[in-house]
Amino acid sequence: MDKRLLTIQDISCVGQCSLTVALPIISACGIETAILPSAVLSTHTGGFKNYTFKDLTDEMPKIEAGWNKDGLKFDAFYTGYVCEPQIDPILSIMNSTAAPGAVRIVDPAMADNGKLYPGFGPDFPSHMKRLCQGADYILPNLTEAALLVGEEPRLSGYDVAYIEDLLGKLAGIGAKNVLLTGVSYEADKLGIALYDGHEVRYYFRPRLNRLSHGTGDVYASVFAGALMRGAEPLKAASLAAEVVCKAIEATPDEHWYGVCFEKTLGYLAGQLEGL
Ligand code: PXL
Repeated sequence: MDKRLLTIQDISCVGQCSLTVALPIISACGIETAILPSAVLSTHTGGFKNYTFKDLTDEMPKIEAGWNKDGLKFDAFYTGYVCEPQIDPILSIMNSTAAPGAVRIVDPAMADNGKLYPGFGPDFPSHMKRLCQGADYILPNLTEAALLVGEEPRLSGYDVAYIEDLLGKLAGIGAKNVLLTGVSYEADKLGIALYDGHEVRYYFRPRLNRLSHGTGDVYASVFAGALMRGAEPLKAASLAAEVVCKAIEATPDEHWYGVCFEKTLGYLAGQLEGL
């Protein structure tokens, strides 16, 4: 049977992030994608100065009640950028609409480059932790990982022992698998570490020297779509890295607010053929 995934995050109308990235990417993976917009913003908050924000938390229990009456169930959940009052409604939706064996993928999208995104207070990581607790996969970057375990982010100058200790602490939150992004042990290589509670596996690529907005959302969306399509977790994680790099390479320098992931959808669909 084909799988149906529900993704819960904001709609940033312009900005190539959150739902405008997740819906096309997961659909391109051949997976039916239902959406629950947690808020509507005119743009994302990472550089635009005049963003509007309409909170949709009040809609969540009503939408849940409608889905429950219609008997709708989901085979997977993928959460991204959400606010503190939405954590409990989201947990409730994931509990009441889960098909047997449903997979929970949580991207604790709240911080990057050592800092929380604008609008999140210092206690937000402790709330995001609750969403991570029952997850099958969490996908923090190095900043989010440190904040989730109550540490100062370390973005460079760390070693294998630091990363593997961090992975252990993240698993200790109660997530079955931890997929840590932005890991680098050699200056010219960047990659991910995947820990399933027993073994740490890595995937590295040549580093692209460019900071791009929205790459975390592209990464998590490809991972979620490929995993639900049946890819082995490290294969889904490495394909996500390939797509992010191709998207960065397809993005002109002056295009500052996101990456041109649209140009990679054909490649992505092709990589999943046969699965
Ligand atoms: O890319 C994560 C993200 C999602 N949604 C909104 C954001 C950001 C990052 O800044 O501002 C609204």
